[in-house]
Amino acid sequence: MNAYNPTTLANLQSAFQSTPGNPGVFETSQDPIIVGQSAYDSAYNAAFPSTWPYDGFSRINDNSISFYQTNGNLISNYPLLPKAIQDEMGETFDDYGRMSAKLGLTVPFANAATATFAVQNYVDPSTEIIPEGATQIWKITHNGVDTHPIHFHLFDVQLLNRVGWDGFIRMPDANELGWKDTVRISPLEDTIVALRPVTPPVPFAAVMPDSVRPLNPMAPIGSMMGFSQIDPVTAGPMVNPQTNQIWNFGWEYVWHCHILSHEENDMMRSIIFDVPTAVPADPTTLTATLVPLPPAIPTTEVQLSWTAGVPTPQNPNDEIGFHVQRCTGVDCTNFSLLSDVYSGLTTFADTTFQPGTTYRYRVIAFNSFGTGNSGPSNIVTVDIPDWNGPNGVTLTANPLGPAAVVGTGVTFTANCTGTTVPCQYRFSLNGIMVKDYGSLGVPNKWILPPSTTPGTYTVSVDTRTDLIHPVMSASMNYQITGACG
Ligand SMILES: [Cu+2]
Repeated sequence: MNAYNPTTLANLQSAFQSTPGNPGVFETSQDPIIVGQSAYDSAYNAAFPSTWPYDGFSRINDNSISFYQTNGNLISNYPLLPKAIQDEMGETFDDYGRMSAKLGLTVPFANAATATFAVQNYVDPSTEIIPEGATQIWKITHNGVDTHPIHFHLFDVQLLNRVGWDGFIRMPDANELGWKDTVRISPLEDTIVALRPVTPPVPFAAVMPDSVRPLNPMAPIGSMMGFSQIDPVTAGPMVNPQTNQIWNFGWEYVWHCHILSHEENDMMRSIIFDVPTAVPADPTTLTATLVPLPPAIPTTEVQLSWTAGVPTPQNPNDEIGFHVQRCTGVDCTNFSLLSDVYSGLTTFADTTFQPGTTYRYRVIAFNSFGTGNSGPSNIVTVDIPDWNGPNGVTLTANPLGPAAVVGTGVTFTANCTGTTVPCQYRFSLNGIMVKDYGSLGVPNKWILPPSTTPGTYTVSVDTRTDLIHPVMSASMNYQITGACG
């Protein structure tokens, strides 16, 4: 069935078109493209130049490009970073002499009379290094025979144009406008892409350390195995041979051919996404509040609260959580972790203290780098009031007992002794709990149901003031007798 509907197409084109005061869906939903070109006029309600020198196209001999941004700013002579693809028989091959396809660099400002390519193996040190938030424009020269779908990991690129070695400019196809993660790169022409990776938001509290590993994980440190030994700057042999060593890849990305047999045969290069590693700001104004407020006892919580910057998911330097630390004693300094708090919370309730004890608290912010701890907040000192647990409990029955006739509801009443603090009570019948601990002070009664059949019963009670002091218990036997008859 032909589902083509001219009205649907018109609606789609209208939705993409920006008009004054009414931006289209591309402008509102996508990061701004990097290089303004006339193909984007309708998407941005703009009039980008369509002629040299600001048309956003690179000529074959260009080493830089001038263009307008979507905000109207003119960028002049922005450098083109020279990259290379080489896949020709007899020009690039693996350790066994087999033909291979490789990514690499073009030596800047070389000409046809000089050796211009520095093809690189996957394990060679990174030559694609992108600082966080930076814009780069790559001019990828392909001296070979096959078209490769080149894929960029975890960020998108804007295809600017292709330019044949005959000088003809080929503008992006209509379906190549916007952001792409894979671009067709053909031989005997240069393909120009612009990129501006941003730190991906992490929707959970994650620690994201740098990727630090051997350049060649398959070989011992110090080995020369697997390296191209081609100097990426001069394209000549390495003066000092490259050896395997531990390398910091930052947040490690790659770009590679998306044809599996190519990518697995070394048509892949690492990309260092260089996210700055600053530590988050120190938390401030840490306060502690006892619940309930003294002189009321027993204390059930120490409520901590502090101030910190508002984290943004786009900035990995911001904190993703806090280490809440505590030590015991008036002058203690041996702080240890009490708990980690995540998700932007700036409060914590401590319930793990002893009565009559002094504690000191502090809070440290940490970010997604794992090692990015802030300095400590101010220290707050808290005196937990002392109180006494019960030293016993009385249990009485009404009727007094030791027996009552069947059909009587017998009320058992418990009272803790030896403490000024309200107690909690838990009742059991023949060892099976029939009423759990309730609120402090109430209820301290339990009624043996009138329907209880004749027999001898053991009623027991446990009492406590908190989870710290010992539980006190008492029990008594009570007999339910048959009716007279
Ligand atoms: Cu390929």
